[in-house]
Amino acid sequence: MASKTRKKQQATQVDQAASQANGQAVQLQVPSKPIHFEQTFETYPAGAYTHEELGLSREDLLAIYRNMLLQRRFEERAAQMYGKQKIAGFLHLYIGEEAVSTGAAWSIKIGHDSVITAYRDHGIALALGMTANECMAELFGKIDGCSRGKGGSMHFFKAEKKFFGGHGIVGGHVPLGVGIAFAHKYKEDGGVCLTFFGDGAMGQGTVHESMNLAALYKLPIVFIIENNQYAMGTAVWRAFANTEFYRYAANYNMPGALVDGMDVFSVMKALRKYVALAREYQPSVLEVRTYRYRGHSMSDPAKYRTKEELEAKKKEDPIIRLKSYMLQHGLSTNEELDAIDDDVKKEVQASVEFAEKSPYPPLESIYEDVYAQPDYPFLA
Ligand SMILES: Cc1ncc(C[n+]2csc(CCOP(=O)(O)OP(=O)(O)O)c2C)c(N)n1
Repeated sequence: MASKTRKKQQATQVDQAASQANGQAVQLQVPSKPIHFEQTFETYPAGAYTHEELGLSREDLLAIYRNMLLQRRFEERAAQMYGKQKIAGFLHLYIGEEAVSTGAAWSIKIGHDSVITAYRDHGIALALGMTANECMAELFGKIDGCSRGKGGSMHFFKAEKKFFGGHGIVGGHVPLGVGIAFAHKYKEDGGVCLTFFGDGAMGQGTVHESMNLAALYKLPIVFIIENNQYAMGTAVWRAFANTEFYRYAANYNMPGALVDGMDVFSVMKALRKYVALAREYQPSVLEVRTYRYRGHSMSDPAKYRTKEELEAKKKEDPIIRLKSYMLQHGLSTNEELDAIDDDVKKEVQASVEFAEKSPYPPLESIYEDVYAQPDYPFLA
């Protein structure tokens, strides 16, 4: 009994010490009037920004266009190669979501800032400047792949780009993003961590624990929810009581915003602001609304949505949007943009040839690149 009281006293002292450290007294009173709670969330709609206000030159636009097209053509070819059984295991395509990856990559210092994502990772890898060769070879399971052919589609990595994957457990990598952001703060290197995940991951407790810690520790992180409307075959409205994901930011005392992910300019505009805030140790949550044109993976016929829905979304295509913008503003010509497409197709075709020629990793390498500790002898 006495020890229980002592423990209770100690716990109270800890509580008080914590609240005093924050400069606040413990408030346990219940107010007599209803509590009114107000929160503002910024929005970044499509078609609202010009290249001039984003400080983008014609050359920048051509590079952005090329990059989105590279992701599209790369994955179209990957789908074909999967059909030919050149690629085994899973293949989750990002087609339709390219404005998110490209807009984000153009908003950070690549190689200085960190990026981590789930299993739909090809687009982000290519946006960060990883080559079609190393990405296609990885899909083929070959040694010249970015993960030496041992990761495959869901596990693209590249240390020089500070790209920390490619992770297959839904929401499982989000605490890793928080850890990476913690490392940036600890080392005082000025870097931030972009942590991407899908709408489906919002149902995972670990995502919420991660957001809480990031806000508590004031970490340089931007949580980017790529809301493509479906987690496997489940529409968000069937899985979530609150489908307005940006609002979850309020639960953790962070700013939140809603971004149109079909417009690369909207993504850039938002990301620039929230990356700058992260550099000042203000974490945030961005819900980026986008759409995947293909099934969840190659084995998904996507019967849970109508053809009409898909066709309507394709009208918002981010690549066509940018193309129309450049044509309308006299920044490029159809011929010039077609030539870029031809060039991209050649690059992708070359990557298939490269992947074909690259050897499989030797069997002896199976235990290389595996984390091992002396007290875990079965891994040594
Ligand atoms: C913990 C866990 N549960 C279930 C799965 C099976 N699974 C793989 S992807 C997926 C859907 C995730 O959807 P979302 O996070 O929205 O990503 P998207 O596919 O839309 O990019 C599920 C349930 C898994 N990989 N990990």
